[in-house]
Amino acid sequence: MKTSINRLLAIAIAAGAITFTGCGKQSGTTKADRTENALASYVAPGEKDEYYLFYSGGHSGQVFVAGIPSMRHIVTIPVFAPYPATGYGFDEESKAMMGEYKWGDVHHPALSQTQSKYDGRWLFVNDNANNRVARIDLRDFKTHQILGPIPNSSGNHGSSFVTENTEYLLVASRFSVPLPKGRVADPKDYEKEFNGMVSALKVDPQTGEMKVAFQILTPPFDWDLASTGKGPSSGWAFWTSYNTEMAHDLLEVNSSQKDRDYSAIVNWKAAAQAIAEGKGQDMAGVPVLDPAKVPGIIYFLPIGKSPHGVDTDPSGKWLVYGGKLQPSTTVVSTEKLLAAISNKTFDGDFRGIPIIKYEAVVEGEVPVGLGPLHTQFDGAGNAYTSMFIDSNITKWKLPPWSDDERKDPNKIVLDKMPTHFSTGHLVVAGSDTANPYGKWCVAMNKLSAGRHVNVGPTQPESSQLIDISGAKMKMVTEAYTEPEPHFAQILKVSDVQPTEVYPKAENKDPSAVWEQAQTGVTRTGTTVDAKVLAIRSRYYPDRIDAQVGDELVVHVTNVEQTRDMIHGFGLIEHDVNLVMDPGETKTFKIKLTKPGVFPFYCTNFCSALHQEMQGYLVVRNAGDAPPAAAPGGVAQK
Ligand code: RUQ
Ligand code: CUA
Repeated sequence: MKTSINRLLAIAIAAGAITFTGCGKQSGTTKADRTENALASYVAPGEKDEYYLFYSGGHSGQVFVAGIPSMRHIVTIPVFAPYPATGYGFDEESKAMMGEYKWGDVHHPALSQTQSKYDGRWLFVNDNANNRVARIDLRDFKTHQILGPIPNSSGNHGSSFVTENTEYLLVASRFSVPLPKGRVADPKDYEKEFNGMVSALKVDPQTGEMKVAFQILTPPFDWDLASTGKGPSSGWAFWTSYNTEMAHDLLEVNSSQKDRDYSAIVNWKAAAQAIAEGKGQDMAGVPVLDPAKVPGIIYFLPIGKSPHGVDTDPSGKWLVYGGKLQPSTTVVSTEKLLAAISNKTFDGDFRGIPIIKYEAVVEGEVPVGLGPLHTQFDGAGNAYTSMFIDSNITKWKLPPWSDDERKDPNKIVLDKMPTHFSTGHLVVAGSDTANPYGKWCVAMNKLSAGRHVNVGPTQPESSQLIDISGAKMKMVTEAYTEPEPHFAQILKVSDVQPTEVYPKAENKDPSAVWEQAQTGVTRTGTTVDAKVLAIRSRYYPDRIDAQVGDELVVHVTNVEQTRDMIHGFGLIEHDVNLVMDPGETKTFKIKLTKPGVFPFYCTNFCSALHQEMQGYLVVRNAGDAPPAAAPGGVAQK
């Protein structure tokens, strides 16, 4: 019986979207509403947006930056995938960062915080596919580090979540595997042989450099989403899971059997302390804590049903779980939770991990509708939950609740705003900080069906901007992005001051050149090293001579110190594409395999004579006499 109900729910989830696809228009708006909404999102020519919206780019591997309220896409920050527009993935440095992978699956961007407020320093993003985390520096909106694959962790979905002062990024594995990675076991022996892992990545407070600090071994549940504590829940982190059934096949059915799955309640400060006391055991180079042997670092709390999102409210007092297979969110009091832990109000344990008594800590279940996934907060006591099946955002009231509201929890629900369609994540500006900006909510919908001009079968994703400043939510505008924004972060534009030019004094590249006399081509054995200078509208030198079999190393410095004076270096038929921002030096290395004369040229329109910014790579056959001098360039040494 239970299975058939689960089947029905699963089908309802799959079909939920389809029910709505027939409706292409937004109903119920008058002309006056439309005018008002148009003005609310209108950013006139010459004016600027008030907020950045950092979208995760999903399996595009990128991060998209849009403006709020215009919702216009402004720039793409390449992270896990090559991006020819900025030359990312072609120069040696970014190639080395990307390692052996050409894609990633970015789900959850997290802005760095100091005292539970955005500090405008870094944006961290996860790669669900290859178990990595990347750091984007908000000083230049570029990726500066990719850490991973993280050892002993597989399917980095519950990631990345920053602690109150960005001491750690906390991440967890979604797909349990036999550990250490590389060990082979039969999935039929899943319960015995497979394990999950919660990992803590230490963040250097000065440089933002991440490194794997320690891990906590867990049973093979599928860890889903997390949230870190603050205020009364300071030092703690909370994960949701599905598949506490520990199924290894047909998860759609087999992992939806139980009415409640476990949330992991992790005391990351106690875990860090245990590591400092030497209680970790080495696994693949990482100290790992076994919670059966080190008590006090992790607890389980049953939560209905296959919970997806968990979100801590700005005060740190409330946890909201979205039980995707039940029509309500579950609100947990962190004060009661910590009391239950210190009083040992447990219902037994699972593999040595105490199970906290549900009734002792749950404040209530709020009837928000069907398919609740994620909840955000405006800092004014309101919560906003995305409803995947019902396709709407439900606004409701956080505790404390009156007796009347407790008796009839429907009274806690304040408003519903239809979305189009099947909302996954939503983001309220600053929701995960102690002081949200409020005002705007963006619903990130999984389906855009029929609401944009027909672009063939490959569809964009849709996002909707909702004004949450009043008692009733107002749909303001909608926008589209490439697949696929999962989550996003919103940052006030005035909270960061990115540089638009790299100052010459900061360029520490030993191969940088700033004047013609420093440029040139030198040969050492079979390596040809060219130091090239780019300036409006030419290269020095504009001829490079080499021969088949050589390794060619080219460093190009853009000596401009003016905004948007960007130069490129595209080399014909060699898959070389550098783009240098003002003051930047980039390097590529290739093995020369074919003779010929290969033009290179500037790819980024830079001046009236941009088209003339070009040169030649002359590759003679091995053994042919080198030319005495390279006209227009520098003599070969
Ligand atoms: S998940 S639609 Cu990858 Cu964040 Cu919830
Ligand atoms: Cu330099 Cu175009």
